[in-house]
Amino acid sequence: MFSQALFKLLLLSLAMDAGAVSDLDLDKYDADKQVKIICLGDSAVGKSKLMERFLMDGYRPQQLSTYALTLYKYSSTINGQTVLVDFWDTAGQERFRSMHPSYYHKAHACIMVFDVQRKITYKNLPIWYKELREYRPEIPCLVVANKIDADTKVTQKNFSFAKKQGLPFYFVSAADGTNVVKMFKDAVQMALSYKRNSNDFMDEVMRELENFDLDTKEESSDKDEETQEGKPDSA
Ligand SMILES: Nc1nc2c(ncn2[C@@H]2O[C@H](COP(=O)(O)OP(=O)(O)OP(=O)(O)O)[C@@H](O)[C@H]2O)c(=O)[nH]1
Ligand SMILES: [Mg+2]
Repeated sequence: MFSQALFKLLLLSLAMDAGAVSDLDLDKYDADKQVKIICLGDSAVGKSKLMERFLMDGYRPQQLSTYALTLYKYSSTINGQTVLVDFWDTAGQERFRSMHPSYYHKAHACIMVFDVQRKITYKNLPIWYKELREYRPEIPCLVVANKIDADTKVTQKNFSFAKKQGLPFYFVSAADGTNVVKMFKDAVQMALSYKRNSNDFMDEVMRELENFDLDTKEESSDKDEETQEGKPDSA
């Protein structure tokens, strides 16, 4: 798990990189038209490439893992009003299997990504989902099957995790752009509608829970159950 000190260090490095400490001020997400969308999933599933594809309409196929934490900024005009979105992206998560609570804090939606070419990344979804729900029990969560360009037949397969949890599901490709804009735009809409209807009390409770010692939380027991369900090609 990220230690508190390590996370602070990562935040500091981000602040120095970005040259803007205010980027890390979580209070800004209380403003009406400012939303935070987090990205979860194992390393190399394509989280950063999806952001690149959506925000820059570009894709460079090199193997760079995200350094620490990256905020991608996006603004859009919806019904005549400007909405500011911060997409939070982090890296190499399976090494930690757990994110610091600050990553989840005040998030309004989550994009959970797996790689259709690596079965293990699908099998790990319940672990990510369990942790997400510990911190953000009600935010919208989109399940995203990435890299369908590598084998389009994969879209015939049944990835039942999303259906079972009642979550929206998208087949996408950061490489050729399939469904990427739709998925991100849906995520922004869902984040906004959650924000309009969210219960401040729940946020308050979550804030308090963050002060507890999180090292004692249980390991996921969902893993075996999901093993039978994913039928993507083996890595
Ligand atoms: N074929 C194919 N490859 C992809 C696609 N998206 C990402 N990749 C490749 O997958 C690798 C990992 O992509 P990243 O976006 O860096 O993955 P990530 O989830 O951000 O990884 P971390 O930053 O380590 O957590 C890169 O080599 C990409 O080129 C896709 O849609 N199709
Ligand atoms: Mg990355």
